[in-house]
Amino acid sequence: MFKPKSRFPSSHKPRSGASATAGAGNQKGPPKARGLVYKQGYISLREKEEILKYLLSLFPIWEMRYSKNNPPPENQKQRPLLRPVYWLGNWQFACLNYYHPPKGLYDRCVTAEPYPPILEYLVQKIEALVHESFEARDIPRGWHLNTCLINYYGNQVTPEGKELDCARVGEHKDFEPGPVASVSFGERALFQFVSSRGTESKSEVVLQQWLEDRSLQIFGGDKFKKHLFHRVQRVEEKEDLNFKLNEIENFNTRRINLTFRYVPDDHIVPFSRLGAAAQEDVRGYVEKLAEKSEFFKEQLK
Ligand SMILES: O=C(O)CCC(=O)C(=O)O
Repeated sequence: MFKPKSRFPSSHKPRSGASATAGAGNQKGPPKARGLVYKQGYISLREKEEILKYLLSLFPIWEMRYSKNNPPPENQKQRPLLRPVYWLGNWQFACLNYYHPPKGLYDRCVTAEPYPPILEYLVQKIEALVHESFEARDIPRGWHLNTCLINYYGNQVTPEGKELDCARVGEHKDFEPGPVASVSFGERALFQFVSSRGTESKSEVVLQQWLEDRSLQIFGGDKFKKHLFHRVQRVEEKEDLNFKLNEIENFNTRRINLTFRYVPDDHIVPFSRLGAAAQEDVRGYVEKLAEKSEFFKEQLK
């Protein structure tokens, strides 16, 4: 059993003014990462086993990108996401357009289930690593990894039995402030940072990294977080992996990725405090989640 310590070890408490001051030059200790950390085998076999066991208790859902009150723009069509997902801490429903400061702060992040002890433990270790290895100016005041998106990557199986590989993510930025930490399980994924000129075909790969089973990647700072986009170009299919997913049929999952992010607590609200339009758009999802989750059942009361 992995026991998290109290939320902030004293040396890693969010300090007032921490984001504004010291750069690499006036900090003690080893040189700070320039916004990117990759650690192979960061998650132990035992930790992986416990995390996968926990994941088996979840019932991921397959969301649509748009909704009644957030219809597709003219050049887009309603579509399902490429994969099932589950969120912890807060749920950013795709049809509410995700958290997107400075304008998209409200009616985007819905209180979700807390981390289980194994993830709480892991997140504390990762937060400490971020404070050790990133420049203070790249860690916003109050930053802590209170949000986790679990992405399931794999092949859709058509009624005719044909497999369609949809294990990829198009180029985008994660707009939550501060470093984002990503933990991978299963087949290797080709993760690329790209400089975008607006269309995928013209994007230039600036740096790429194969994300391996049990690895940790953390990216932050101006270059990797603010300027460059990132994408998952493909996921290998070398082993005969198929993670079991509750109630998701016709999908073979060969990679699971957890990305941990920070959303300021003021911008996370329970379902009952969402605006009327947002509530209307996501009620169906919350009801579906509530069929299997006591937490979401409570949210509907
Ligand atoms: O699966 C990954 O490695 C990255 C996922 C990602 O880019 C995201 O969730 O924003």
